[in-house]
Amino acid sequence: MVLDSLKKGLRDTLKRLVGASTIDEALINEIVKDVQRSLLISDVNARLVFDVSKKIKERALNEQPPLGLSRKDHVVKILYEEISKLLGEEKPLPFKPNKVNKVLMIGIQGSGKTSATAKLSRWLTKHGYEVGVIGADTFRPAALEQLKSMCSKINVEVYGEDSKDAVSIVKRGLEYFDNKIDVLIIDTAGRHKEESSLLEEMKSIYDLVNPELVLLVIDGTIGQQCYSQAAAFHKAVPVGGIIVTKLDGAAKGGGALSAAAATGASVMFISTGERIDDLEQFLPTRFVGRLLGMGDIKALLDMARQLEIEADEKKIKRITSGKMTIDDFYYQLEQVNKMGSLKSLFENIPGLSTAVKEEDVDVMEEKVKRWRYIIQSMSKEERANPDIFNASRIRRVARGSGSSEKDVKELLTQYKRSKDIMKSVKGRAMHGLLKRFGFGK
Ligand SMILES: Nc1nc2c(ncn2[C@@H]2O[C@H](COP(=O)(O)OP(=O)(O)OP(=O)(O)O)[C@@H](O)[C@H]2O)c(=O)[nH]1
Ligand SMILES: [Mg+2]
Repeated sequence: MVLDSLKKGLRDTLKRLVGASTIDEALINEIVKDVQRSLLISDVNARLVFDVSKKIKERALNEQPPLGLSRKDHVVKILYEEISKLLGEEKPLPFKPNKVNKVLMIGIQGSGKTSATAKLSRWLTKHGYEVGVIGADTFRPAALEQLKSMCSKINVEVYGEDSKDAVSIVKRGLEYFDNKIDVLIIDTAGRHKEESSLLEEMKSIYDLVNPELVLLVIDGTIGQQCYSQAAAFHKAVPVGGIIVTKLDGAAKGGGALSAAAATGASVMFISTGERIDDLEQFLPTRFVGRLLGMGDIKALLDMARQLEIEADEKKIKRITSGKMTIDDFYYQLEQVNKMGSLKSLFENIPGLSTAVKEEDVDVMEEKVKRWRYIIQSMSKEERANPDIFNASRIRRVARGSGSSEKDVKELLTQYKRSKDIMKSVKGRAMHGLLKRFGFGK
């Protein structure tokens, strides 16, 4: 498959992870180094490698796995998520029903536009679309024959003319297919990104067609240079998606895919061979799932999701029954944070908007921010059992979080108050409120 070396590297990393007896910082460091090496070998840009490995490390060291998910599985999940992100966001095809959706294929000479046009026609036909093609390459000798011969094998009609005026060909092609099909793909002439007359032609075609999707075709064997190529084209016309070709046996595939993704335009398809069926839709999460060995990963992710939901439920129950820990208190702060600012929260609760002064809310937001640092400086034991706090612990936490002892004491008081409130009738009303906001369903 594509990116065999990356696959092998990542699977070795997984094996090492699964085989380890404990997950500690030393192991995480080794794992991160392994991943770095694998990514660099497949030509991923050093800067991107640095960023992604930093992220993996931070999350692996700091994130608490949901209750019931092992630390190990949690690290696997982090690897999966971060490497998927490195390869870009998933973007659906922008096609709408009951109209001719136009796709403009662009790219430099020999990148694989014409083959990709035929392959994409095939892919779309298989997915239920009625497809037509316009051959607008008036530069390459026999370009039209090449296109027609590929498309005739898959019963896709090609409109073309034996003329030199690409813009007029496209104009008549649009009229020809008017209302007859779902997707119209326009193959254009290959060009060097510097050739201004050809860039002009591309722009004229773009203005005439006003396409739903501009697909940039890039030869994947150039690796991370994909970035500057994509950026150059994007300056001329807005690139909506990228097709990376020639990934069969391209050792630099990782570089090509991550560089293309780094431009912000999603890699929508990859081409992995010369046959008409060698085009696949590119979905980063599924792709990485396959690299890592999908079956196991999917089961693991499902489990993680389920455990997260259960953990939330348990937390809410603990909070409302008055057995709240500082972790739970922190969780509440985080939930409030997720809902947006405290201000908007108060504005949304009837009666509160007039009862709470705006300055007070600002002060409160500041306080909550500080509390986060304070809680992060507490030990696990202190968070679970805050009764053990004494003067020296308070001093340590204050110093560790860069706040005053008074702040720490205030937080502890607030925590106790919150715990008491939750125990009372009001707490039960709060439970209802949390539910209304979608928590602890
Ligand atoms: N191995 C491999 N070869 C490919 C792939 N895609 C395209 N090719 C080959 O690359 C060459 C160029 O492909 P074309 O589709 O003609 O490229 P183009 O961008 O239309 O070229 P111009 O029209 O001259 O700009 C052909 O020999 C294709 O068979 C691929 O995914 N894998
Ligand atoms: Mg061509």
